[in-house]
Amino acid sequence: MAGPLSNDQASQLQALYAEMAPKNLLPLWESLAQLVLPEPSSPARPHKWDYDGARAYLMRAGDLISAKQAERRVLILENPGLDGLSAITPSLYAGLQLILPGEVAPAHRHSQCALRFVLEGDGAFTSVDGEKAVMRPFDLVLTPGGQWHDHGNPTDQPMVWLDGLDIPTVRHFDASFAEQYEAEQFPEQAPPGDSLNRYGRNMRPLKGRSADRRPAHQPLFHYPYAEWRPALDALAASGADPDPHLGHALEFLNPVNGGPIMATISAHVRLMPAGFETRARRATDGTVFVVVEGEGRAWVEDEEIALVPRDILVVPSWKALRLKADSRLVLFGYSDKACQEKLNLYREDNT
Ligand code: 1HN
Repeated sequence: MAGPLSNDQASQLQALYAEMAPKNLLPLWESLAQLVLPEPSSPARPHKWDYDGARAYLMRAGDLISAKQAERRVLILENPGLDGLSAITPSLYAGLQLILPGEVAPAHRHSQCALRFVLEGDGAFTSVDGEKAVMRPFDLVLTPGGQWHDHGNPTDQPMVWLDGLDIPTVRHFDASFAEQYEAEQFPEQAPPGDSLNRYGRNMRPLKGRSADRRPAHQPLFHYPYAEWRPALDALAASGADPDPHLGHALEFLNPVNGGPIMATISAHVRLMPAGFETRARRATDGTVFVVVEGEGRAWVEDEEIALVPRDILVVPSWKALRLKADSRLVLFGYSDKACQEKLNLYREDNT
C-alpha cells in the first residue's frame, strides 16, 4: 500500500517494534536509507595534526614512561569524528611512536599490517623476522601481518615515526591474533638490508639450493627515501606533465605481483612543482597524508588547511581534495585502497 501511514497503522507498528525489540528483531524499513547510502557520507572529519605540537606531548610521554613499560610508546591520532575508536579513518589507525636513545620496543607479532614512515632521527631500526631495516628520515618500512617485529634505537637522538595500521579493518573482521616473543628481540636471521638487496632492485633471488627466508607473498619491507625521492625528481625533470589531480605521483609496490604494498594498505608519494594547483578529486579511500617537503595548502571540500613539513592530514572518503604547492610540495599518503580494490568497492572521481 503506497502513501502515508494512517494513525492507526503507525501506532500498531510502534507497538510491534516495542514487542520485537527485546527479541532482537528490528524493522529494516525504518533504517534502510541510513544503511544503504547513495554515496559515501563519512563520519570521519578532515583534520590536521601539526608535528611540533604533537611532538611536544610525545616527548613529555617519553619522560614519563619507557618504551619497554609501554610496549609501544605511541600517541594515537584519533579522528575527531571517530571518538573512542582509535581510528584516523573508519578502516585505518595512525599513531606517532617515539623511541629514545638506547631503548628497545620488544618483539611481538599480530594479524594487523603496519607501516612506519620516519619523521625524525636517523639510524634506529625495525627488525622484521630477524632482519633489520635501518631507518632514515622519510623511509617507509613495513611490518606485514604475522611477522615478528621489534624496534631499537642505538643512536644518541630520539626517533619518531608515524605508524599506520589496519587495526579497525582487522577489528571489523573479528580476526585479531597477537603474541609476545619470549625474548626482547627476535634473533638476527640476516644482515641489515638483505631483502632490499634481494627483492628491492627489480630482481629476485634465482632459485638455487638456498631456500627463500622471506615469506613468498611479502618479501620486501623497506622503501628508502634515498630511492623514492630521486625517482620523483627524475619524473619532474623529465618534462612529463604532472597529473592534473595528483601532480607527479608514484605508488609503492609489492615486487611479487606489482600490487599494493600490503593486503589492506596502499601507499604513494607525490610531488607538486612550486605554484602547481591540483584539480579537485575525491576517492573512496580516506587517506592519511604526511608533508615531506615544502609548503602549501589543502582544501578539503571548502575547508582550507595550511601545510608545512611533517604535518599529518587526514582526508575522509569521498571528500573533494584540492592542493596548492606554494613551494615544491612532496607528500606521502596511505589508505585502504588495497583492501577496497579486492572488495570491488574502490571508486574515484577525477572530473
Ligand atoms: C604495533 O605493533 C606497533 O610494532 C605500533 O611499533 C603501534 C598499535 C596497535 C597495535 C600494534 C609497533 C601499534 C602496534
